[in-house]
Parts: sequence; C-alpha cells; structure tokens
Amino acid sequence: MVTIADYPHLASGKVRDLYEVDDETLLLVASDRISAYDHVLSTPIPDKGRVLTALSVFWVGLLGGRDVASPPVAHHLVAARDERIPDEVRGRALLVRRLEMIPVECVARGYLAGSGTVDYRRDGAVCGVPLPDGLTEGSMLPAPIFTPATKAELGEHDENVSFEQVAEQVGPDLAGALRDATLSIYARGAAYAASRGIILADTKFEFGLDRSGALVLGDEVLTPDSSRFWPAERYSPGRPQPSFDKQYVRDWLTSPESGWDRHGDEPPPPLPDSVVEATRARYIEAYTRLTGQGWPPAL
Ligand code: Q0T
Repeated sequence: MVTIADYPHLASGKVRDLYEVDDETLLLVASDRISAYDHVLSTPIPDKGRVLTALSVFWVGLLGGRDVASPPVAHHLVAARDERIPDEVRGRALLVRRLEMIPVECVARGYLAGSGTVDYRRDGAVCGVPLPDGLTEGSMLPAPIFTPATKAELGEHDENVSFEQVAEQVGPDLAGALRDATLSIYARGAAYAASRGIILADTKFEFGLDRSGALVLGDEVLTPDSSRFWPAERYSPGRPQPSFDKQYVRDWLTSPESGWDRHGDEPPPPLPDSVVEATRARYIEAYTRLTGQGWPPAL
C-alpha cells in the first residue's frame, strides 16, 4: 500500500499539490480547498477535488486521447486509476508525465471578463490585441484571442503580457506553437461546452516540454478553477456574469451576514454549511452538465 507520505512534496499552488513519484512521473493532487477574492478559504468544499480531477480526465478524452491539438500536442496525463495513487487521494489525483514547464500562463478568451475588461477599458486592447469599441463586461469577442500572462509569485497577480513579450521570453517558434495550441483547444472546448448549455468564457492552459522537446499540455484542463464557466441561460452582457461554481461563496462573502470586508486585512470567515452544500452541488452540477455522466465518477 502506498501513502502520500511516500512521495517527496515538490510544490503547492493555492489549491493543488504536486508530489514526485519517480524521475519521470509526478502526482498532481487536487484538494477540496477553494479560493475567492484572492484568499484560500478555511472551509473546504467536499468533492471539489474529485470534480476537477474527473473533469480534466473527461476533457483529455474528449479532446482526442493522446493528442489534444493539431499539429499533435500530447498531454501529460498518465493515469487516474493506478496502484501508485494512494487511497487517501484516489479520485482527486492524476499521475502525470514530468515535464519542463514553460513559465507562461496560456489564456484564451472568447468573452470579455476580469482582467480582460480592466485592460480593455484602459487600452482598448488586451495583451496587445486591439479590440473594437463598444464592448462591455461579458461581451463576446469578435474572435477568441490569446492573452498570455506571466506567472506571479504566490499571493501576487499574474501579469498580462503581449505575444511579443512571450516570443522574447521563449522564442518566436515556441510562442507561436503555444498560441496555436491554446486557441485550438479553447475552440474545441468552447464548442463542446456550448452544446451542453455552458459558455466557456475563457481558460488557462500550462504547457511543458518532454524529454524529446515535444510540446505537451500539462496542468489541469478546462476546470472551473482554470476557466470561467457561465450558464448560458443566464448570459447577459453589461454586468459581471454569475459564476457557475463560486457564486454562492462570493455572494455570501460580500453580504452583510459574513461581516467581512474584502478590501480589508482580515482573512475571510468560515463558510456556513448552507453555502458549502450549495457550492458542492454547483460543482457536481458543472460535472454532470458538462460530461452528461452521473456522479460520482468511477475513478
Ligand atoms: C509540473 C512538471 O501549480 C502548479 O503546481 C502546483 C500543484 C503548476 N505546476 C505544474 C508542474 C507539471 C504539471 N502539471 C508536470 N507535468 N511536470 N511540473 C509544476 N508546477
């Protein structure tokens, strides 16, 4: 029997942890932690890690199994069911191929939201991509755009950068390959999500290089943590769109009941059970609605 303590801890993000299994294999564990307003909350959402992990597996299968973009871009997933995955994380952990990660957050946007809206209002452009006048928060863009960002230290915000800056950082050929793969995977994900009544407003990918130098899709893929999913039936540009997964959390945290000031210095308070349960149900609904499959998944 294996336990997570058998594996050296390599890194942790806000809500995920990475362990070394062997020289070429890592274990990517999705926790039940949830973040909101740049804080990791003290209250976990049961099953959130399982939803995100099962969604990544689903998408990799839908996108084509081994290759997820053309020209062929492989992905790092090795297995979601494997004797090397400890019981304590089974269902929310992926065995992945170890890559040399490329330090660029590869974002595709089909709609204006978040930092995209901020940049558009200031510059009329996002990451150097000019956009037409008259767009508003939530607007669909004339065509999806590649809006890369450089990864910030924990606690800092990623910084939007231009394609040219990425080209200077990693070379023009690799930069072009990142852009093409990002837009191609986004387009297919968005088309599929639309068929299930969900708008994939934007998403972030991370890529790496394998030992042969081939480009490989890493990280989690098209999850609620890496993407904005909007229920299509509620779409109405001109205001921030309700988030499929985190809206109850955000609404409660900014309501008088929470007593919390999101612009102050205090950490957010624990979530009430009702908010935890409603949020858990939303994650599971995102999974069942997107995949058409029952809950729980057979991982
Ligand atoms: C990585 C080598 O946030 C991250 O990890 C926190 C848990 C991002 N990250 C990914 C890697 C991967 C992947 N995915 C891989 N296949 N090989 N490193 C490192 N940090």
